[in-house]
Amino acid sequence: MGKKAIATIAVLAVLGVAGFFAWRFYSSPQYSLVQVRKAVEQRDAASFEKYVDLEGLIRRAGNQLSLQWSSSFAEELRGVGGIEPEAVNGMMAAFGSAMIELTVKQVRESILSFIETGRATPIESIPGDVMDIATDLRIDSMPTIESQRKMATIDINLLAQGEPVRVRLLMRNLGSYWQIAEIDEAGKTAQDILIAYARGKRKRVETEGAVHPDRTIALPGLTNDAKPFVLSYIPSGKFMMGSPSNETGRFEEEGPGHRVNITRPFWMGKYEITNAQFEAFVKATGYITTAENVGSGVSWDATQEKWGSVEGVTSRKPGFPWEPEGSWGDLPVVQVSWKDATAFCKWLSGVAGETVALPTEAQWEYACRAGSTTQYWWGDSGQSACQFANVFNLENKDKWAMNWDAFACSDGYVGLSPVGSFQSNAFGLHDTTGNVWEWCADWYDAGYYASSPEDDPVGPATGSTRVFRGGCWSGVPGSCRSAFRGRNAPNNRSHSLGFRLAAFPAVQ
Ligand SMILES: [Ca+2]
Ligand SMILES: [Ca+2]
Repeated sequence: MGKKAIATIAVLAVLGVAGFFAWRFYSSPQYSLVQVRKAVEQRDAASFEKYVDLEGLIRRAGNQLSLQWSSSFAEELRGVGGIEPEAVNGMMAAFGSAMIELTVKQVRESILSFIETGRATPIESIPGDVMDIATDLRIDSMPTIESQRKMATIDINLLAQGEPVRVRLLMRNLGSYWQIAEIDEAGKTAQDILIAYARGKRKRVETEGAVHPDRTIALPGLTNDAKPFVLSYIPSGKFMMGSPSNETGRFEEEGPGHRVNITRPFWMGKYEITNAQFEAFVKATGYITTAENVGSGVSWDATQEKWGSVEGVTSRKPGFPWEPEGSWGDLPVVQVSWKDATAFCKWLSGVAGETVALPTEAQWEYACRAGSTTQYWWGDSGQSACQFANVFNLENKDKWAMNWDAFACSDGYVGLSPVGSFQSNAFGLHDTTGNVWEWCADWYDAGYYASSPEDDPVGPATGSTRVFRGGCWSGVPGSCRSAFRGRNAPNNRSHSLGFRLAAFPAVQ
């Protein structure tokens, strides 16, 4: 058995709580099984909680699991000296309890949701990715233990995704068992591990990106002064897709948060597709867009003073209430339908000799998050948005005098911004959040996450609307979160909707 950290086992204890709960519950004779069963059959979560001390059961189950696992881990620490095996057991139970305290709310909500909907939902809202933490946490050096009669201090140097984190446990001897002196301290320790894990994961992503430098696919007819079509490498990996149930401003369709495995690396457009790039496609093929065919697009209707369908609007004349700043060619293309975007993909696949396509919704969120688990890829701060994205900010509010929520900062653009004007995420992608919404390949289904496969989900087989992602230059804070899902009919086109492409070389 390798040297695993105490916290590894504590994290595993958390993972096992839900499964263990079932056994524990049905073996508890003090509850009226008839009433409980009735509550479950009637999908009545409120009654279920009336008969069952759910939180108490979760905690007891977790404690018992911690004890079971701790006995095997105690073998490892026995040789270290300075502390009795019983003390190790007590310590494990206490630390496991602290971890459970952090997640008991999520476990409870998951069970109640199961009763209400009949569908299993994973435990979410755990910062970081618990399964990976359990797999990747390692002891960096032997723990140092200083034990006195009543108190003990244990320092453990861990590596979470290669990122060092020191865990200090203060133990108190209560006669027959040991307890962590400060339960809050244990909770903080667990958080420290999770933060170190997230930091290490981000570093790993950056390192992998460095050995696969950006590459360019030449577009026929694109002039040298225009932004080239550049692709950044996206390594394979796992992430939690959707938003946790406690995320501010979330929508039900973003849940349940669920684990997704992107099994193959791919390449993602570093920028949104620009006007100049789209024009190269139009010139080469004579393509006529949906907006040109139909003769209108969604934009600002100056006569009605509201957003709506405006005649004569196209990708060349998107129809803003003001002139967008910057060189037109490097602004992201808008007023393009899903059909226009996929026609562009078909042409470019032929040009490039590899599959170029809209990313799936899962690939898009994975690429946007780039290892982050926060509301936005740069963190949870809306006020920081203006360093990283062109959003609906204070300038927009002044300009429009509209009663929308604005990001409380100044990003310098009231309309579109040239692609790449803001900092990139850890994968090297610019403007995933903000500037323009980006079409994805998938059909939209509000309930899809509850049953989507873990490996490379591609969305439902049919639907009436297609997904788009990322918020835009007129995007309020809630719509710019990484988990937010937009959708529109495939022939819809608007002043704020563009796209970004992914590439899938045959051999990687
Ligand atoms: Ca802006
Ligand atoms: Ca965008």
